[in-house]
Amino acid sequence: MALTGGGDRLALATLRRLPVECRPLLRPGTVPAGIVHLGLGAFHRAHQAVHTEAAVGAAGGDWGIIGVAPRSTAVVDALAAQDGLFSVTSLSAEGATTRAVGALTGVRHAASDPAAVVRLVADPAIRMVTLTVTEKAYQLDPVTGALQADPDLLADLSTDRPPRTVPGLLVRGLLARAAADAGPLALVSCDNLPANGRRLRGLVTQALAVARVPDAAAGWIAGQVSFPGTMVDRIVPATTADTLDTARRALGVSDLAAVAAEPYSQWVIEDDFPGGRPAWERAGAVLTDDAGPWERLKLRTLNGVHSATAYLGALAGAETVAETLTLPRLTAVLRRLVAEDVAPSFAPPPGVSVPAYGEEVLGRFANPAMRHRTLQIAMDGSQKLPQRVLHTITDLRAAGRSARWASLVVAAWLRFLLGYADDGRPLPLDDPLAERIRAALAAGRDTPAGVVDALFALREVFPAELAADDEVRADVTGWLAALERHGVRATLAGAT
Ligand code: CS2
Repeated sequence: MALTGGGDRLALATLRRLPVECRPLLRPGTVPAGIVHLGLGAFHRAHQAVHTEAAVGAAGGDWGIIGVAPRSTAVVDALAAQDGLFSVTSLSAEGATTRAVGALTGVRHAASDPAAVVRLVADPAIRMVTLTVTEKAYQLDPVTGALQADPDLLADLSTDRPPRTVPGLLVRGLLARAAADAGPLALVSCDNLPANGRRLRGLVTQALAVARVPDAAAGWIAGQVSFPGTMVDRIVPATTADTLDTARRALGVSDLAAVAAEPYSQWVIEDDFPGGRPAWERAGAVLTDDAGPWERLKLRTLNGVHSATAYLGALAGAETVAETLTLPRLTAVLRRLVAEDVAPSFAPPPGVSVPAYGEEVLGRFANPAMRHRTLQIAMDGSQKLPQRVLHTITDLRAAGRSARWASLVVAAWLRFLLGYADDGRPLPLDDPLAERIRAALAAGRDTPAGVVDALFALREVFPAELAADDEVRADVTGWLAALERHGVRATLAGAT
């Protein structure tokens, strides 16, 4: 999709009107594309795009990003009208700083023109495909990693119709690349998944098997495509009218693709790029041979505490994370979750103290400028809880340790699934397994034990061994009973 901008919009033609400190490091269209990114959401724009622009600004390289939105046209249309430019506003108690970002050299809407995306993945100039498509788009069982191909994906893999799913786009693009012998490629998941590089490799491998591709193509892909793992971290709330207004006031022109984020950003990347990569280390990224410890640190501490805060806050009627942290005794309970359950459950990166990292996380969550909504974090719980909380429980139990505080997070999710807050207000169920969850609850929601029986039977979420663990069931049932009978505030007050 060609980039055409102007008027009082952020665009190439209006860059000179921006205050100097708000101007981008790169001018869109001046850096040849080397990366295709699937998933043009706010997180990508505030994280990988910012790191990549800074890396190219510092060390050069043909690493322009062509951003692909799988389904939504809104961001694609907004960015196309702005020559790919957008702004990121960093928000903190000290104030807001806004800067335009020029990392995008093009945008595409996959659903309108899937063949264009397939051609891009097969283009020799493209040496990397990065993804932020959220956990559910991988269509992998969160517990086993097995492909759970829906009818659309199965059709993408077994017919030659234009692909409609992310895995379908990837596989078709890889097959086209193999047929053209177009050179090595890195497929880089930047989603909050455990072992996201291995999971993406597993997705592609299983999808190729379903597609029954010729051995030569499968062999080419196995030899030419790498799947480096990553850990990504920046709190990026959904864009609101305030976000757009803040950007306009800072830039002097309107930016309909503006995003707001916390100042903190971290990116840990396994250095496995057969076709090369931007000098991300010049932009603050950590390059490593194993992102695993960093990923477990982040998923279990930051995201686990995030989910705990989201569910307890939503139940207590708190709209944002920062507001939730003002609940009496909540931070004391979250500190015990981190110190007594998360920290003993895994080996952190060398020299890292999990409780100290947890304190930093709580400080980030308390940022009063970040209106990060509890309901935004609460969505897709069936896809998030395994790596954020259940892996912690599984590892604690394997070591013969209690998982009392992690069980509270599970109980808070189950209580959230009942669909109403402490004050009776309805709560939304926005989850790929919503129908399965509703059906399970229809059969057993009269007692806390009945709810646990019903939902622990969801094998896509709860592994059989964990679901059969009597101590975990007792802890979760006890917390759930307290939350149902006494509400969040009283439960926290009595938590010992
Ligand atoms: C959040 C994450 O929405 C959510 O589930 O927990 O998006 C979180 O903000 C990021 O992982 C922070 O790096």
